[in-house]
Amino acid sequence: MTYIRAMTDPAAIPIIAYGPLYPYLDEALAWRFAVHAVAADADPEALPPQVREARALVSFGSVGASAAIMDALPKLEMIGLFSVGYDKVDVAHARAKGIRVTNTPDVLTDDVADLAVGLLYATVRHIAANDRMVRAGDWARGVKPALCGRVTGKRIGILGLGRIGRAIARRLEAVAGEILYHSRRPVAGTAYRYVADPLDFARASDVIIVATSGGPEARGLVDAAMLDALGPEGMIVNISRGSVIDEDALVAALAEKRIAGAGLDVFANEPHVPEALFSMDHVVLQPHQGSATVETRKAMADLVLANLDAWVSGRPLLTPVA
Ligand code: 8YV
Repeated sequence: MTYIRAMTDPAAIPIIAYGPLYPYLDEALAWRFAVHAVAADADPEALPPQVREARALVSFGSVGASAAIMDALPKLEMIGLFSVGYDKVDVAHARAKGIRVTNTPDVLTDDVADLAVGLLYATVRHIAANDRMVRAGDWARGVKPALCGRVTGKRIGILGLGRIGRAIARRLEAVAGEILYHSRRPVAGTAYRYVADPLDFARASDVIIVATSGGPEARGLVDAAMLDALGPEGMIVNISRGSVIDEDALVAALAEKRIAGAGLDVFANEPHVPEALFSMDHVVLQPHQGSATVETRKAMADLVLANLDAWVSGRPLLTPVA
């Protein structure tokens, strides 16, 4: 397929891009389509008539696509997500309206799993806090860093053993004392111990790594009871969605040292992070960087584009959600 710059082609298909998304993707979309860049928080009812002619919407994980935006675009046929998570897409509404939805699975699995392992080590070994104390000159002034726990031999509990959860488990097989998991049902073909009850799972884990997909069924899955079951020596890592953990309960448990630490890449109301966490040396914070590598973001962009090209050409979509 050859592309002329869509801006010179009056027949170019109109699309909406919640953006900016990623320079390479933004540029490639502009070559293919008549792109209307729309702010992610734009009121669908206030969109200009020419924008409401859009036949496709390109969005990303933390924004998704609401029923309201779908209803505001009468010609919408396709939603292409620049993310694997589609918990912010009203998929049932899309299906009811015959709107196709695609995401970007697999291409980001390794990077997200890598960050989970990195956050595990950073949290257990106090890497961020020790970096700060060196930079502050404390070590030079004779301050001795507190001893920390060890990762090797820990019982790692993986919440959600999907593609990313399994990739995390594979990475930790060499060091974990045990790998166990909790999900709605056992995963066939895995040797890891399945624990059906969430509180038993938390009690049996030294570190919980939250790897389940987001969405209504997982909202608040890690609550105060689960955090108390994890216990004062337990830690938690979240590379999934902030909504999976009751964030107020997490902040309270960390403040009261009812758990020993947390490594967090995702939050309930991104990019806003509870300020109480900022002063906690036993917490490691990341700005949702799971898939944020050059290689992976390009691979994700290429997958978004391949799905859109398939949609335009009437070929089967590569990674359909709906
Ligand atoms: C997105 C994410 O990839 O893929 C997901 O579901 O959570 C993120 O890593 C990133 O926000 C780009 O949309």
